[in-house]
Amino acid sequence: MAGVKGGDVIDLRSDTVTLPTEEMLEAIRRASLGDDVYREDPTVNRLEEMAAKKMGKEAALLVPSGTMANLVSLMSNTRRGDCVILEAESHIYWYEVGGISTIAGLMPWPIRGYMGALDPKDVEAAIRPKDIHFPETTLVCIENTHNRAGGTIITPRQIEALSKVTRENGLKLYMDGARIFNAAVALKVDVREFTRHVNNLMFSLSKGLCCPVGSVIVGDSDFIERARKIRKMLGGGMRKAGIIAAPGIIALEKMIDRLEEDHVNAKLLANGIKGIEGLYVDLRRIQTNIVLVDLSGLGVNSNIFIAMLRERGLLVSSHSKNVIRMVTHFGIRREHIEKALAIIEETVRELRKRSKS
Ligand code: TLP
Repeated sequence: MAGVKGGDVIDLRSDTVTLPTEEMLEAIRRASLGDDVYREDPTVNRLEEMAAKKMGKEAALLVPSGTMANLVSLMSNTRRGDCVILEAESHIYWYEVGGISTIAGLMPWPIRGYMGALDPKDVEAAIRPKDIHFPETTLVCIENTHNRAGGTIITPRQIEALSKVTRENGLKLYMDGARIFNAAVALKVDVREFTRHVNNLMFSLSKGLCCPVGSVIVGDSDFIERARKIRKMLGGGMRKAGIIAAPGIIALEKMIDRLEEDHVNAKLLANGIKGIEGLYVDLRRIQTNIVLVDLSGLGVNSNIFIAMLRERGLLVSSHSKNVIRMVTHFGIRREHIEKALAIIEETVRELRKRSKS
């Protein structure tokens, strides 16, 4: 069962632990292949065409990971030495080993958002004026859904307001849309409502959509041409990549609508946790498949709590010193949520007993 090993461990660390469906494995076996560096892999070509169409953009490029998608996109949108405005808790800033500086040669300019969303006024104020002393600001990055904010959605209207600022100031707007389909499914709108206000974006195949590997960059043809070359430079020319693209096609055809189930399960989990004394969940943030739980009221840090849950067969991840993260995904069903809640309750009870003795 995807994500639930041995039938009794419940893995809520991330939606990256999803495993490919039988249909995906079959598609991999049957995929027509060719050398994609020569652009001769028909399966890759088909996935890229499908992705571009779905996102309402001219072209697309398959890359091995979300991290490489972000790096390639940063480099394709800018020149070395440029300044990039991004959200202070964004994945690019937190979790990508500083590639934005060490490899892309860019200067990140982090600003704080509210529930993951940048305020257009703050963005405007952060743009470096043309001055001999300053690097040139050329790009604004947003993240949708926003991972560290708890899977929150940056709405089409919020993106539109940001795009007004970027357009008026001659900047580009890029979206790390690793989980953009979660946002579209949650708001019940076509994904193009989100993509039409950004110049380019990436989305992940290997998270809620269950593919073994891969992310796709989407944008106009010139941008994708540039991205293709940079991908090659970074070692991401994957040759017979139809093996990766084949499950991606199934993902786009069949795995998007079911994300709703993950959202229902996340709400179930969050509501259950809300009733446990010592734990705090901000229900406004439970918009998609991520649940952040603040443990401050328990008097233990996340690492200790995570280890205790693990002993009882529940895997979760650390967000920060006092906050843990749980992510619902394919393979996690209602009964796993109920069992996870029972484990969390039991662990909290055990901690209370210990603190009394
Ligand atoms: N996020 C992972 C970890 O790296 C934290 C996770 O478990 O959530 N953008 C966003 C918004 C992401 O959440 C991630 C992965 C990436 C990019 C990078 O994707 P990969 O893991 O494919 O490099």
